Amino acid sequence: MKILVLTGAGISAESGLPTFRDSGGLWHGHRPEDLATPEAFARNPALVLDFYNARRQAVQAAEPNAAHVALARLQASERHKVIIVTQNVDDLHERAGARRVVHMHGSILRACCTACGAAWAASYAMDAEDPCPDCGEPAVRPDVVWFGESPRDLNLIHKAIEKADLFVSIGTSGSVYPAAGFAARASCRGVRTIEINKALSLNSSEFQERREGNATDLVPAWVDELR
Ligand code: BV8
Repeated sequence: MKILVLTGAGISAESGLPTFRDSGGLWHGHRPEDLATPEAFARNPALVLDFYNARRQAVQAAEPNAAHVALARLQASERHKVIIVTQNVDDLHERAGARRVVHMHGSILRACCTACGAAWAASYAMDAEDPCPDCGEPAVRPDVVWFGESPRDLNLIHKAIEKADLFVSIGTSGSVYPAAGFAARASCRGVRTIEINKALSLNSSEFQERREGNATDLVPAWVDELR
């Protein structure tokens, strides 16, 4: 089977990384538009960089959990062709051994330059004065997709949805587009859809099947069923 797995912050929650919208989540105390937009960065680069520096440290201290490991095992099994599309900017899928991971919202462990467009691996804390290693301009930002910016690899993702036999969404609230529209896109192309989440999401009605509970319980169980 060709399987497309879409993951959100909920798959990393049990690794200790806060989600965006659950209580105590990342956005609590902030509005997304105050932290994750180019305008917010232009207005107050230090505030935005501090937000990402703190999250990067948390990502580096976190470990992949049983859900990440189960997905990597499924991908390695060769019995199915599995692509993981993640909204997350952490590297827990890769550290669990996953190979085909599409980071549609970029990576907190990469930086890019707003002056020359260069992008590079960057696991260190960023400061607004940091010079770009290519052009030297103090124009460095996290290489993530903010609100109002185009997500990455959308053509590749849309083609994978069309070719999929199964679309599985894990740990996402269905609150941000275009990712939140993928389930409907799959359904109207006759692709079977499953949602794995600990609670109802904003687009739960788009799924043919729902499994409610923690990702570290439900994802390994689901992977075992496919073996
Ligand atoms: C775009 C990266 C155009 C950075 C993120 C005005 C102008 C422009 C665009 C818009 C606009 N108005 C609306 C839009 C569209 C906008 C949007 O959708 N806004 C929303 C608020 C309405 N989208 C955009 O701007 C996107 N770009 O539209 O450009 C375009 C479009 C198409 C083609 C070309 C151009 C870009 C959006 C990307 C923003 N970047 N993050 C960073 O990480 O800091 S958003 C961020 O929130 C995430 O990346 C993720 O995508 C999103 C949703 O988060 P989730 O992962 O779902 O996490 P959340 O906390 O919400 O939910 C957690 C879930 O886990 C819950 O359901 C919970 O129950 C579950 N859970 C928790 N624990 C567990 C669990 N499940 C299982 N087990 C557990 N243990």
